[in-house]
Amino acid sequence: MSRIEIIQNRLSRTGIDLLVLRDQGNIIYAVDSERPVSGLLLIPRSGEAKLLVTPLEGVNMSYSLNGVRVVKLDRGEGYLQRLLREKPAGLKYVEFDALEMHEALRLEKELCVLLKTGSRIVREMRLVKDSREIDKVKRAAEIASQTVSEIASRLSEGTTEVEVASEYDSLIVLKGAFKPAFETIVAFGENASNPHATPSARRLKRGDIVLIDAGSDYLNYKSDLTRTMVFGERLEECEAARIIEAVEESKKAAERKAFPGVKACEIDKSACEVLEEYGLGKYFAHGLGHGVGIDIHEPPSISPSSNEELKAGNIITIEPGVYMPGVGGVRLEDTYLITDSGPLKLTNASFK
Ligand SMILES: [Mn+2]
Repeated sequence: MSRIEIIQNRLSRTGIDLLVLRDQGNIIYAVDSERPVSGLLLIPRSGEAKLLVTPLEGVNMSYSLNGVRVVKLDRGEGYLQRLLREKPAGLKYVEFDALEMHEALRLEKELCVLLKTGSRIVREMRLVKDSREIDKVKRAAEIASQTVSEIASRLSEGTTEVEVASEYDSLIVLKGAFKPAFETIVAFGENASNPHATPSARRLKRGDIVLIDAGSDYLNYKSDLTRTMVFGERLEECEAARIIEAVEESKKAAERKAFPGVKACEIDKSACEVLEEYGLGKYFAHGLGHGVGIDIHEPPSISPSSNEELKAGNIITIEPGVYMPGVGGVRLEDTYLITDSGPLKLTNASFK
């Protein structure tokens, strides 16, 4: 059964006449596309699904994409304008995944229907990955892991953060990735204290912390990993050694908890407790992790406020960190497939 057919079954069961998708990740998932696609996807309860695309997007698109009919807008025509022409007959109840309130109110009148936004149907389907999705994340993880290992083994004194980041970005493309999954973070020394550091012209010195947070996008699926090391000195002799050990132990505690049926907040808590024991809890500035798939950040969120239970087939990150303003930071992150026998690590970059 195609994803569109699975969605249509759900629409029948819940009495929805038409589901309209605007979120790019939802569209890519529903169409099952290995290329980037955007537009407006109309999935009626029965019959043909239609993807409305702009004339620009549509230049090289054929009449159909995995069984979904591609409809090119006229020049200057808007998606919602065209929706009025393309809608199936007899609509009573329509759901959107995302729509501005003012647009929803206007469309409800123009379509003479009951309209709801914030549909979770496709988001929920995306939580549990199928084997083809898992294979793509695995490949995205391999590309990123190999590349981080390679560039880490070639680091040299005086190189800049920007140079290392751009080397990573170009190497992954040569290995078959579309692009980085997000703006690659390379942070030396004190810059590592910013969890979202932007690579700068800062040069690498002996004894610096080196933090690399990098991902790749392979056929629309992402991976995410972070490694932290000390450049040019034996780790045991560095002040950062104890912090790296604490973050490693915190990550292991979360891994031991990451089984199906466990609440995401419990996993976050187990990691935090270890950092607390080391007296470093107050330096942990973000949630423990997030789902990864078509989007780099997608449900389930692994944070203190997340009551979602893990399921087999979830793909998540675990990424505890310690950030000391002006001094430095340590973050260790991997991407995992949750299985009935626990978390399976998909990223495996090593600095050895
Ligand atoms: Mn991450």
